[in-house]
Amino acid sequence: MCVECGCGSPGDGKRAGVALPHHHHDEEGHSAFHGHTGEAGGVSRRRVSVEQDILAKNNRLARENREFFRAHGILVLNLLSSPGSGKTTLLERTIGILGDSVPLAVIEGDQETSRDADRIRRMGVPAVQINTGAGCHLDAHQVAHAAGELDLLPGMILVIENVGNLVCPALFDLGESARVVLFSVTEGEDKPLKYPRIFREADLTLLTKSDLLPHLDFDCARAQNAIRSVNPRGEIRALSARTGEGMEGWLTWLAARREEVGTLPDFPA
Ligand SMILES: Nc1nc2c(ncn2[C@@H]2O[C@H](COP(=O)(O)OP(=O)(O)O)[C@@H](O)[C@H]2O)c(=O)[nH]1
Ligand SMILES: [Mg+2]
Ligand SMILES: [Zn+2]
Ligand SMILES: [Zn+2]
Repeated sequence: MCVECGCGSPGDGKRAGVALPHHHHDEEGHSAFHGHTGEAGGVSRRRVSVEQDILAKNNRLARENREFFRAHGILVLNLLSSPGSGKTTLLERTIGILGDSVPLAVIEGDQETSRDADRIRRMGVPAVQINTGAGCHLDAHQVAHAAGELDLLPGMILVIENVGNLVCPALFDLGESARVVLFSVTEGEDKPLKYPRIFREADLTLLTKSDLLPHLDFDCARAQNAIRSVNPRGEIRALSARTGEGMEGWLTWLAARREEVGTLPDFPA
């Protein structure tokens, strides 16, 4: 059960889309990414809340993901927003600009369909679609399996487009290097005040669809103040993936995060 909205946990629900292999008994491949030692055992018998159990397990798997990504020099971004704020469009535009200069891979999360993964693959970038079915967010376990399906290389940027939702994805660490929250100018300046959790933990908040500002009464200064009031630390940038305005600011941020990944060890044979 989802801690926030009471929906079915993605791990428990049916997965309608790509069949992520889940071979707990199979040491090859799977265990290279994360182990499952003891996780099915006595936990459910203990009198802990289901919610705490879900989050604790997720945090453990997220730590394993993060260690793996860090050890292999892979920058991992968790893209979060409400549905339709422009996550996939931003990725398409970013891929269009970067071309082959930076190796990218994408994990797409949606309740149903492989439309977003198809959009990314059409741009020539490998993408794995996770369908969460009844679930409303991605979790670290799903990401571990999806990442196992991609040919990840040192120096790569792995972008995880989370399920569109301003509430539940905020609670689930995926093992990402950084969180990017998209906040489109059609959503109203007060969303950071109404959904503080997701904005609080953003390393970068992108005000998207800035090309629409002339048609709206959206006040950028008020929006920025709202973001600042819940998150004094994160960066804020505005852009339009439609016109390309502000894309350089996003790409500069991205390049700086990639630098931070540091020296890249060889992949173990
Ligand atoms: N005007 C405008 N529309 C945009 C922009 N970015 C995305 N859109 C539109 O917003 C809608 C949702 O975009 P999408 O990338 O699918 O959002 P996602 O659900 O967050 O992945 C689509 O109709 C896009 O064409 C933008 O910068 N400007
Ligand atoms: Mg999308
Ligand atoms: Zn939920
Ligand atoms: Zn597993």
